[in-house]
Amino acid sequence: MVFKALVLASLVLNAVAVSTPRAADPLATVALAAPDGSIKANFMAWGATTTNLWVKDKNGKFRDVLLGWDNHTLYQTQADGHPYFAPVVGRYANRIRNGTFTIPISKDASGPGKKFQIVENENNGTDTLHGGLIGYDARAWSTIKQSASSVTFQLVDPAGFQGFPGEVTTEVTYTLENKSQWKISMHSTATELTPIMLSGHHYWNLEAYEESQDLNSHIVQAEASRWVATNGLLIPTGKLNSVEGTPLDFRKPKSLGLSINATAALGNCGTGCVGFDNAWVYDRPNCGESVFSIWSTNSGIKLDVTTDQIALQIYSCNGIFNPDLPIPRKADQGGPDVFYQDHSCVVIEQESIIDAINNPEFGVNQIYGPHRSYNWESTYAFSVLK
Ligand SMILES: *[C@@H]1O[C@H](CO)[C@@H](O)[C@H](O)[C@H]1NC(C)=O
Ligand SMILES: *[C@@H]1O[C@H](CO)[C@@H](O)[C@H](O)[C@H]1NC(C)=O
Ligand SMILES: *[C@@H]1O[C@H](CO)[C@@H](O)[C@H](O)[C@H]1NC(C)=O
Ligand SMILES: *[C@@H]1O[C@H](CO)[C@@H](O)[C@H](O)[C@H]1NC(C)=O
Ligand SMILES: CC(=O)N[C@H]1CO[C@H](CO)[C@@H](O)[C@@H]1O
Repeated sequence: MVFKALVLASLVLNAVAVSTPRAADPLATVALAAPDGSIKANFMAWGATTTNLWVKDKNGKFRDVLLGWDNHTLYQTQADGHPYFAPVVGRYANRIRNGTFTIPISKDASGPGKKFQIVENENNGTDTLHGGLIGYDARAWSTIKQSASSVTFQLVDPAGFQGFPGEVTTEVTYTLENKSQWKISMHSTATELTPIMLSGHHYWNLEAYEESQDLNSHIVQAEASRWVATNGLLIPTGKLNSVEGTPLDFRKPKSLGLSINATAALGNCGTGCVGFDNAWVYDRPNCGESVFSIWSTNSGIKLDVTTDQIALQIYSCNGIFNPDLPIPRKADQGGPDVFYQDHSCVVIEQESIIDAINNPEFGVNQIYGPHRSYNWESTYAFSVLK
């Protein structure tokens, strides 16, 4: 009986495959809304990307609070630069020192384990950023499930591609729920031992550039008293430093924009950089409550994040403006005749501790495989300031 049912199912699948031979366009818009209409968003299979996210401001008017391109082709061609506008980044988010690691892991890949070399796509080919030259952001995912408020994209990442061991299959589900909640869940399985670290790389401006062009009225609160120390190229050294007495202390709410200039003396975002491009370690990991909040006192839009991830990355768009290749803003954000400027937006990533595969002292196991699958869950809850 089981055999018969399988044969029948495969006949039906073949019939479907034959009658619809065209591959779905990965750049096509998938438009979703929560059942109560409180939040709306557009997605596409390319990079499992979120291209727009509309939430209501203090006057009940929808604003698109995510940066991106109106022309979806630009996500694929990267002709306007490669900022990683709201995709899933992987197989290993952020930087890998020298693009190398060993399994089992060792300090700076110096140990006796099997050594892997990943394609180095940053700093003149001296480290790996977001999974190599062709990361998860630059692949055509498949849409495997869709409803009016939810979509699931799937990616099969072949063994050896970009240098990573084992085939990794990832499913990412985006769901819009009542009361302006956005749930994101990621799940991966691997056929061999491999590092996995995924994240959502969303650029936010909670004013949609209406009241101001800076982050001075964006207030941040993060339950994190340690940050990951890095060298001038933003590669972790293995130390976790205290935020006490530094511009990185957001334990009490403070303005993000008005904190930027004070970073110049600390040098926390790399050689010659002013701003934030740092990872923090949460004080209460996976506690089931909001551990990160950001809001605009102008639009009144507030975002609270609940996550099972143990760390957070904040990038204050320190280098988004390239005079040779300025990125036009979306029409929803005043474009296309004006451009995205430095320190006018913020990337917020829920993640694990960056480059823990080269820093055993962090004590984080980021090696997954046939007996250990990978999970990432976060809820982004929006509300309006009272
Ligand atoms: C969400 O809101 C819709 C429309 O208001 C309502 O019909 C539905 O029951 C709500 N769903 C949940 C889970 O509360
Ligand atoms: C989108 O960008 C592509 C690549 O630059 C270009 O060929 C195309 O004409 C653009 N489409 C629109 C509608 O502007
Ligand atoms: C990359 O190479 C260029 C040209 O040699 C040099 O100017 C630049 O400083 C190098 N960048 C890094 C991060 O090493
Ligand atoms: C930060 O420094 C820049 C460059 O010197 C200056 O234009 C800006 O006004 C300063 N911002 C604040 C909030 O002081
Ligand atoms: C072996 C090797 O290439 N080591 C390099 C790793 O990267 C650092 C900078 O992050 C270089 O200083 C090393 O030479």
